[in-house]
Amino acid sequence: MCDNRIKKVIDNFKFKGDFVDVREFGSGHINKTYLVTFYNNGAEQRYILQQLNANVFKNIDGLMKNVFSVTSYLRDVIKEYGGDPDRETLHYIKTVDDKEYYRLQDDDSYYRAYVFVRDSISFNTAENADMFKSSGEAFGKFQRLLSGFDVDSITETIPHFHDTPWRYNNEFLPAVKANASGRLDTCQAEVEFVNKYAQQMDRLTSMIESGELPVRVTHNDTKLNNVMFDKDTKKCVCVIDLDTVMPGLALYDFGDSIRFGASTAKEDETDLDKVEMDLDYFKAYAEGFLGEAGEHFNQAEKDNLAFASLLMTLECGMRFLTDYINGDVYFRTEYPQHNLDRARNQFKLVADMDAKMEQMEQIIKNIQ
Ligand code: ADP
Ligand code: GN1
Ligand code: MG
Repeated sequence: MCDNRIKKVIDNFKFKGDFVDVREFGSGHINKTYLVTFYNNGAEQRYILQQLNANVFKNIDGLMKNVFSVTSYLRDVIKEYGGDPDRETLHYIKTVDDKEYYRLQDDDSYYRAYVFVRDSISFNTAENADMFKSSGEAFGKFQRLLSGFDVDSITETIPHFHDTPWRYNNEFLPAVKANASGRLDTCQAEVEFVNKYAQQMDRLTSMIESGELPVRVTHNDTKLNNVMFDKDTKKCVCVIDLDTVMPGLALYDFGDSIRFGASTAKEDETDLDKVEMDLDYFKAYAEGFLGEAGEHFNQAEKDNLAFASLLMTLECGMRFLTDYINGDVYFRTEYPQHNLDRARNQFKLVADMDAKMEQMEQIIKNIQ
């Protein structure tokens, strides 16, 4: 499946050896990912090539500068502690013109490439609590390693990314008002569900304003499939998908991981009886995350870990619902009701987290 267009893109990167194959890969909702295989010095060399979603990322220049500066910082830190920088962080490949990304003029599309993390695999669901704990360690370590990185040197490529009240007031409510897709009558109960939580949405943002919560360099998209596991040991080796590395809260990273990985079902499961918050997974992730980064966090951060899990789930559900009402213009969907199914799924999880909030808070207290 190698059309001329994609071959032209491949020819514009400094890949080593002879081209063998290119195929679509992965299950992200935003970028279009390809696995590219070359043959070099008697061995297969695999790369990831991605077409960036220019509708989502309006500042590709800023984004690519962010990921190059973060990964080069991480390489140095990883070398210092004697780790393997080729496996523990992303290794980007420049274009033949020595640029960070390639623009295909024919259709104004944008591409970047990096080395496929050797002997690694990603998962949409953790096979057991230990695997999920390992992802907590990986994202906690990511925070810890970047704790010395200058927050002000990072461009905020998607402003208000986890600003839940902003998303409610500036995206969700206007979408409901405009009803661009004409689908509003099919999702009234879901709209009411979001409105019911409006008063709780600014809890974290107001604590940033009051100085109680520190802004850090965070990943902001800590889904389980954004970390690569060693294919044999099933331990995490490398955090990937660095497009949203921006100033944020440690709580966003914790909460988003719980949203995706501590659910007993996939993000788009339509049998809502299957969707629950698994407290054993919650505990395992919290142990991993706090074990790596906990000593850097203040008490307000620790006290809000359980609430942040609910808030990130609510925010994500609200974003899926907003996109459904807008007519599916942001997230990649596979069928017309996909975003609504995702939203319903997330709201079921929010309701379950609400019911289990005291237990989640107790779990965090027991770990500290
Ligand atoms: P998206 O922004 O669309 O989610 P990702 O950067 O997460 O894109 O990539 C999609 C998938 O491609 C990942 O879930 C993972 O399976 C695979 N992938 C991405 N980068 C690498 C890499 N460097 N090595 C191995 N697999 C990767
Ligand atoms: C998108 O790119 P991906 O699939 O890792 C989205 C996240 C959402 C997630 C929901 C840039 O993540 O914010 O939480 O889908 N990324 C962007 O699954 O909007
Ligand atoms: Mg991803």
